[in-house]
Amino acid sequence: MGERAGRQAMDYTRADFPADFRFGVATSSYQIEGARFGGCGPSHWDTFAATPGNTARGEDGATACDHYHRWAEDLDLVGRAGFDCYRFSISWARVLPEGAGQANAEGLDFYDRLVDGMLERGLKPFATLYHWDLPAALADLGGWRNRDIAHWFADYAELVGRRLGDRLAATVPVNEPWCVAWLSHFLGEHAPGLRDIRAAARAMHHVLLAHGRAISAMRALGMRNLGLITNFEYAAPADESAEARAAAQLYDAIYNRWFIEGVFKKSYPQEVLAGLAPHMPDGYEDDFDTIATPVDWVGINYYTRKLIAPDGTGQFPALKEVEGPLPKTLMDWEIHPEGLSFFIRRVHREYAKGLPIYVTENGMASPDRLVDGSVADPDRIEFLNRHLAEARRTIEDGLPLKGYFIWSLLDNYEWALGYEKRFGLVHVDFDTLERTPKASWHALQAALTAG
Ligand code: IFM
Repeated sequence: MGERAGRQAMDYTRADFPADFRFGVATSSYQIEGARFGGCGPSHWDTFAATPGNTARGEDGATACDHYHRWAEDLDLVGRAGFDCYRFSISWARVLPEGAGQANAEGLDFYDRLVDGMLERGLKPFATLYHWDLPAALADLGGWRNRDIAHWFADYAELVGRRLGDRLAATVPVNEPWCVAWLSHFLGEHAPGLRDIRAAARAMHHVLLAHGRAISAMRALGMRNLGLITNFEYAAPADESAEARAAAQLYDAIYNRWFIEGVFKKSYPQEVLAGLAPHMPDGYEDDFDTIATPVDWVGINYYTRKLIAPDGTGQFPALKEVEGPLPKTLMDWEIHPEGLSFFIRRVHREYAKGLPIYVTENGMASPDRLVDGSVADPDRIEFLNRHLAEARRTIEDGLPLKGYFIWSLLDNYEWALGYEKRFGLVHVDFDTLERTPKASWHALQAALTAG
């Protein structure tokens, strides 16, 4: 694997964490599998990417990392690094090419092999049912804007649960509801690329309704360890003004509080309803009992902080992001590890008291290059060290943090930004699809297999 360069070591080994603490890596179906293989149906990401101007260089997930064929090699990389768990997602469009109705046997067989492959390598499968690859046939019917999506999704959850549920260590319905709803229907940056407040309000609610229905459907099958994963960004006012403070509070409410409050408090933040209420589906309050169907654990995806200021438009939400002073990753995201412990504490204290918490995504993109057979990524090693230090602090304070997953195993399709933002512990050459573990993979292997 060539010489290792740059700073190599993790600051911690497995022994610095409790014996039951789990380390893992995460991926998602559309970002790595290759949507053109194995009878996968079209998803709204295929059509979004096929529309000029939506993704960098028009790139899509048709081939991605060809994990569909190379999954065994990829699971070997997870196992050999010493991880305990592998977080992956199941493609709705691969399992049900039309979104409902006839299942694709080849697709279900693929996930069957994948899950068995994890178990053979001693890896606990952490499954996500929806990491954004909505079947195009359901997008035609309005996708997340259509209340029926809660039924479609619960039926899909039941199908997956019947086939794989006996072997999954943990299952979560939806990855990052903020991205599914706000980023995709209000900001228009992800499929379906809408910028429409009514669409956004509906998606903000239906994604939680679908979550609740899916939890019930899987619970009815006897599945255990069912969770909620939301993403969080530390929101700070861009200056000392009352206006900036209010803007940051609203950003926090939309991004960080809406979803978890719906699930744990059966309500939505008032400051968000001040803008969204006229666009919400009728009688949405009646759905809170379903939305709040109990979960067994909470996952936190955390990457960055944002500085927020008023945008001067006066039109809800009337806020904007302002460039911050901290060092940034290739995503232009500020590196702010303290935000991780902030959210672990907040989730525990205000919402999920008593439940296990996992960091289900954390990591960084960097401009990694393969040089003489190796990839030096010292910034990633430092990033991981600093975030693990924050995670450890919360454990020392007695919080029930039970695991930490790195995004991502492989360099992959970073959605609208294409293949250039490399998040992997393993470098992928997108011409040859050859995998090369980076220095961070080696450092983690040393830390996780030590002693
Ligand atoms: O690549 C994404 C992933 O799909 C969801 N969480 C954030 C990652 C980095 O942007």
